Amino acid sequence: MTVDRSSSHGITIDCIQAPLGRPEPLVYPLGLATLAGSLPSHHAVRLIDPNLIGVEKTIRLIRDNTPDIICLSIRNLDSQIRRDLFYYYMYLKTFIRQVRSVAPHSVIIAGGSGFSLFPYRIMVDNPDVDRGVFLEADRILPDLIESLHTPEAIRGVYYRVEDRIVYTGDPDLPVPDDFGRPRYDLLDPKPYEANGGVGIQTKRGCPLHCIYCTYPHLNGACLRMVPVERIIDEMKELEHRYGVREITFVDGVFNIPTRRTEALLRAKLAAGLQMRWRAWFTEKGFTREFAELCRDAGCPEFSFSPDGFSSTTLKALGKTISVEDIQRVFEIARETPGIRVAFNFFWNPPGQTLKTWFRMIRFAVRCKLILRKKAGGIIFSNARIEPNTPLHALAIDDGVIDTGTDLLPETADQLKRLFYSNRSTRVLDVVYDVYSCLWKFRRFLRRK
Ligand code: B12
Repeated sequence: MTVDRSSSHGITIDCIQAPLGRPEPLVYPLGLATLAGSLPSHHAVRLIDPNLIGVEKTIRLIRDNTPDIICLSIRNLDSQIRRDLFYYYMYLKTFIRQVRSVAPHSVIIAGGSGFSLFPYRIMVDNPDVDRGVFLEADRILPDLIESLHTPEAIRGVYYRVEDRIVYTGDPDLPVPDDFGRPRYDLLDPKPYEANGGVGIQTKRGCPLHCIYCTYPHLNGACLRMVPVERIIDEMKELEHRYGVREITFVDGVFNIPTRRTEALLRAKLAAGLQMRWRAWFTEKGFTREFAELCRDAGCPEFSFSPDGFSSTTLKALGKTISVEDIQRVFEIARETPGIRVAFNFFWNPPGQTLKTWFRMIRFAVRCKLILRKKAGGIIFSNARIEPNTPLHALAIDDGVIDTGTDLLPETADQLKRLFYSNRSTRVLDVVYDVYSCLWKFRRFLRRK
């Protein structure tokens, strides 16, 4: 590791999104674009996405113009979908070695939500990574770049002392004024437009307590809201300068708090922005008036994640909604023109019985039969057991995994065992395997 300049003026920084290892719908590297916006303007920053241009070209770009610092954003580790399981992390390890081989003297700094789920472990597995940053790095990264060789004073940093890994301690989360403003000029967002691949963040943090979810760990429970004017400016920039007509709001839950979400949508309408958008919603407080406002402001489909369909399951999952809330959303979709809804459920969650499973399936069938085109995907999945979630402890108590089970295992086969499945209704796992086969067959037919 070099970059031994007496001052950090004018250093070159390559911000690289981790490649996934297989083709997937493109997602704009919003984390890196945001961080680039918090770096001082005298640095020469490039933003490179191997998922767009390919790994080979990425490696060539790094080799031809070796940067002083490489910021690697580790966003995803695995697909978290049992029926379509893919272990990105295995490819990432190889990619890191490739990067190091063409940039032997660059300082490699890793971060991102995937990294922050297993920071120490990723540092151990990847000796080529010189520094790691835990959680949101808008304030930490500029400080770290200024003090690369004295990271001990900056909280949230992993670094190496000989063969030891040292952690400087948990950082405070940044406030909205600290959030970088995405540098779309570094990477054209237009190629990412399909399927809402360009993201906009309107707030960070999630006050809900769904037991499987990593968001409270990654972004805290307290909502930190970006001012509405600033969000509108970002949308204007995307629409007017880059011609982006479709975005996704990347907030954990978009319609909390409802009043502020309404204010944002009214501001979008007032600004005359045409872009369509998607987001994740909670059923709680979701009314017909709100749905109409969203529709009029450009939302073609509402995604919900009720996860369970009985009061016992919802309670066991830590949800704040009731079955009536889910049914109300269904009724709103039925009665309101132009409203399309999609639901995610867990196939075999805690608290479920065969009887409540049948009710959930009946609800899904009713959605398809009654809502018809107004029903988007009704998806069934299983919760991936992640660290720092209450589900992890529950999965141990229920005997799904044991205390020693590695949550970032060596192989994809071991990864398969990291999905929660209710032991008392294990027969459903067999049915799920049939459902997975049908799902794969349908996908195969569609691709032909
Ligand atoms: C919105 C979202 C989506 C949207 C994205 C829409 C869009 N147009 O952007 C959709 C639905 C498409 C999506 C898809 C997927 N997602 Co997603 N997604 C999220 C979510 C909720 C927010 C991501 C985001 O944009 N945040 C806003 C930006 C500004 O924050 P950020 O990227 O975290 O960056 C900050 C820090 O992480 C850090 N940082 C980031 N990079 C770097 C780099 C360095 C060097 C440093 C120092 C710091 C740093 O600083 C940044 C600024 O503070 C996160 C959960 C979360 N809270 O992070 C999950 C999350 C990232 N997704 C996840 C997954 C699994 C997926 C999918 C694989 C799911 C699937 N099977 O399809 C795909 C992968 C898509 C892809 N090609 O990358 C997981 C990843 C964890 C894991 N186990 O792998 C997460 C963490 C959620 C979870 N379930 O735990 N996702």
